[in-house]
Amino acid sequence: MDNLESLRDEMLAAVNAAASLADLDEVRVAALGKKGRVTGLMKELGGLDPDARRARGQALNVVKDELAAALDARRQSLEDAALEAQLAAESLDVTLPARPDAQGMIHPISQTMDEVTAIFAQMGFTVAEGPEIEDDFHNFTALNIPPEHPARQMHDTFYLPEQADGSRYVLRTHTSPVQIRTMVGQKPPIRIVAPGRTYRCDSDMTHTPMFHQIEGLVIDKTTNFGHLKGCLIEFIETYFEVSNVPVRFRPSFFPFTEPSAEVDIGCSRKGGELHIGAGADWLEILGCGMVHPNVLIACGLDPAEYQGFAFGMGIERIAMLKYGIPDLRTFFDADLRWLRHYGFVPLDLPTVTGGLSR
Ligand code: 2NL
Repeated sequence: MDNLESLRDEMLAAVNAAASLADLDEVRVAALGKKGRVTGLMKELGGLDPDARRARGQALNVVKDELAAALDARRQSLEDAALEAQLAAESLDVTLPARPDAQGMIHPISQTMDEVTAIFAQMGFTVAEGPEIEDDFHNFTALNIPPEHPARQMHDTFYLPEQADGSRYVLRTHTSPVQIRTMVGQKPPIRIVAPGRTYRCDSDMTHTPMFHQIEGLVIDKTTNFGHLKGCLIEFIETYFEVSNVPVRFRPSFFPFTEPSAEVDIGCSRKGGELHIGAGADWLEILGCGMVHPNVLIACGLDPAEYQGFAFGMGIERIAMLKYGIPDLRTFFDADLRWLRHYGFVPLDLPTVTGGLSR
């Protein structure tokens, strides 16, 4: 066989045997590169006489073109195979089910705040928020809390360092300053709830230095104690998911309301188990009253024109009652086993119509 023909066959076989783009490039360099075998034969043309050079040159060019075409075809098929492999490796099956179990749980405090706000939102309240670091006016003075009141003592309130003018900011001891800011800043009618963190310098079996509250405020021209009772009874029945719970408004005292009441609900305790609903016992769940005229005046409202009611409750307490959590301090232990037991499934949001606590 002619040496050119055998070179051609050898090179074509090498092209088709190349298993990767790198192998293929080696074959190309060995045949058509500067020091390649076909190139080498081209260089020898100079030593031939004109007729032989033309014939040999044409034959070499045919082989060269044939090899170039084969290299091109092989490169294309190797590239296609590489793309196919990549697509197969990166494929995504969108029909697979979602991950079988959620990674996180909603803390019972968050769940309870969501449930309570959902109930009041349904009744037409909007949610208001404010700073956790407050000044004396919004946390105490505007709420008709006198300077000698025990709440103002160092051992009840967390005070921040003294300012240049001698005043001291505090960590809010209730969410009431949010309502003060709302009354100062907007004209009635007002219908808001203020959920959030609050702080008191107290730590034992039944108190933690940080805890949560939700307070409500309604101000209009004729808002009265009947509205307060109707609103809170509606709340209690929805939150505890029982109808006709006995509810008792027991006279009480708060500096910021007059008259004031504490609200108890009926319950029974059988064999150490608590049941909300008709029974021999009462459970205190919240405090409320008609906004004190001094509070309205401090906020720039005329008590001869406006009146209203307010209420407040501890989130931890009503969460413990509804979900049977016996120890307050476990709320803040950050114990994952506790959270898996008492936590709620994410994305299953509480709604009054859809169910609060599925
Ligand atoms: C409780 C009782 C209460 C209020 C909070 C309030 C707020 C303003 C004006 C008047 Cl701006 N009152 N809030 C009223 C009565 C009771 O909370 O036991 N909380 C845990």
